[in-house]
Amino acid sequence: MAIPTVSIDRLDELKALLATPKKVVITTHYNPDGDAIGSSLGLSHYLRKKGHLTTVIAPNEYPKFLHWMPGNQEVILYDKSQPVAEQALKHADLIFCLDYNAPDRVKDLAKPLQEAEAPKMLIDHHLQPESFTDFSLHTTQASSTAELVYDFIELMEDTELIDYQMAACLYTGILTDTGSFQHASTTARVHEITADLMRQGLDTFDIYDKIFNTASISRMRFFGHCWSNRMFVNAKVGYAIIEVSIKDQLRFHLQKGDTEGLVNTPLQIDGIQASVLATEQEGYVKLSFRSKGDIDMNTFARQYFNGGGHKNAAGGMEEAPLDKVIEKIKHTLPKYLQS
Ligand SMILES: [Mn+2]
Repeated sequence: MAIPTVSIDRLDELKALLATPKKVVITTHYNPDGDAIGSSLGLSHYLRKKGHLTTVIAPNEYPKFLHWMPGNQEVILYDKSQPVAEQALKHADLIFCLDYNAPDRVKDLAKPLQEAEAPKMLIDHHLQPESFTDFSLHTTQASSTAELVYDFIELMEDTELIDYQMAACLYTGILTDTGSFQHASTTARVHEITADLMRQGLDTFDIYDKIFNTASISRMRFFGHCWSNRMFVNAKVGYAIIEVSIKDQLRFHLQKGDTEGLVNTPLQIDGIQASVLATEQEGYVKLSFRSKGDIDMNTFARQYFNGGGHKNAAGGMEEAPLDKVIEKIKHTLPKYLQS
């Protein structure tokens, strides 16, 4: 298999630190996704196999379709178990920061995280990392943090330790962050890593089924409603906007995670290169941006909508009424796409 192209500065120092059993805390970002939880649990299983004591802390709850993952019951949610999480951080020997690269991505967890005295190690693939950790494994070329956790295990010369539990978790991170191996980040190496993980006996259809075939009837009807009544398409410029009001959310009894994936759907339309989902919240509008190829939605989100992310997938927000936000998108996005 191709060797990892990433490296860790002062890897020897990190190896020395992990040479004896340590108390390790693994943290991930707010509103965790498949990669956040998959990479965190995958790393946790690996470190436990190496004899370390691990605690995984997520800032808040994540979708039920991720709860099947091995080790899920041990994840501590900071917003529900603050004292336990704070104690773990305080007494940690090493803290991992997975799938985020700025302290504000963990919301209220940022304070105890930054107050903790233990050295910190970042593993992440988002753009423009802030330097708040002692060690770092970072590249925006990686498909997922789960891929980088595999790289980390390889850099530690431990790939032979990978077992079913680690494989299931890391596979989930790669599967979800690559949009089921569709995104441009799906390199030959991603497939090689995936093949290696599959050799641990993964039932990949079963994993796909547990994650993606979990829609409620109301979610399906809500998607239909959005495509019929809430989607604006500018075929000439090649973009689409779906707007979802609070009223819509109430009408379809939307649960957390029910809008997941909706923003990608307009890209299925022939000629549509960029897509926006605008979801009305109390006092602001939450925005998701998706694009194909070289269209850089990270820069667009940063420039106009207080956000950022990846080139082809970014987020943002605007404190304004929904109709004003839609107007602003229609005003700024065509110019941006045509420039
Ligand atoms: Mn990720």
